[in-house]
Amino acid sequence: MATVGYEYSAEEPLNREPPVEDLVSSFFTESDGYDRNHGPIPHIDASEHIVRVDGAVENILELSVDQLHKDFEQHEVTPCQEESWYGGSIELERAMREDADVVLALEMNGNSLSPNHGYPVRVVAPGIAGARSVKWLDCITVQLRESANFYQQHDYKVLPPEAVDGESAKQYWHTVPAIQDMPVNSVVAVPKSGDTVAVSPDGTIPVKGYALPSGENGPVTKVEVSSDEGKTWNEADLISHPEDCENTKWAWILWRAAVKVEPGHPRYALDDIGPLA
Ligand SMILES: Nc1nc2c(c(=O)[nH]1)N[C@H]1C(S)=C(S)[C@@H](COP(=O)(O)O)O[C@H]1N2
Ligand SMILES: [Mo]
Repeated sequence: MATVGYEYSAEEPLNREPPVEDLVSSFFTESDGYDRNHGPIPHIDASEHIVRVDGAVENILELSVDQLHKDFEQHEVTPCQEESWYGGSIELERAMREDADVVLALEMNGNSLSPNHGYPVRVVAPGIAGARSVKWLDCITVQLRESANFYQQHDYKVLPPEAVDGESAKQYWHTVPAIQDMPVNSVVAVPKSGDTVAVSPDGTIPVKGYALPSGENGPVTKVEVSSDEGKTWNEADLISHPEDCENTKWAWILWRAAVKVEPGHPRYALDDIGPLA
């Protein structure tokens, strides 16, 4: 399959995101400019592809993509190349729990997954760091310890401050847990850092952004914005989810607020640092 403009190599995997003000322009991210990869994008023939479930199970299961489509109820969830494979672990209890909404996804926004997002089948583990939502899934292993994969063991962990480079990090990787649930987060998207903005007659400027719930604790029910380093807070309006979006527990929420700022105020209280995972 030829797809113009994609980078397939292991040395320069496709990693990109839309400008943050475009990102908050709609609840569903239509743009296909959002990618996070650690290696090349494989092009898989769905008719030949098998997902194998093995490990500490009574019966090994082999599921074709066709079976995943037809034999299972379909659900919707609103969502250093040192290794030759990519893997990640989540807790079995989370993977099995009906209300945790962990799915093997075949589609995104109503269409087949595109190759860069994991065609023909990927995991989506909502609330959990994106790194565990393995794309191009071919095997699920039930095991007593976490995946030995590089990205489970030597990436996506919070190291102590003494770890300042690859060498000093070595002694710490095995001492800290792998990131699973993500913390609550919010990003100011508009205005961007350094923008010049017109102040309304009431002395406010329009501010827009998004917020994400922590782990399983969604949905976000309130967002407050401060323009004076946290001394006072303005409650933002939450922009309601589209009507066809029922389960918003895991979803981001877009918000907007009118915030009073002094001319030439050097910076905003919420820095525009996005989620890391
Ligand atoms: N096989 C494979 N799965 C993967 C990755 C990868 O490099 N290879 N990257 C992970 C990371 S770090 C993230 S954040 C998500 C990104 O998924 P997206 O490109 O669909 O946004 O996929 C995850 N699944
Ligand atoms: Mo990631």
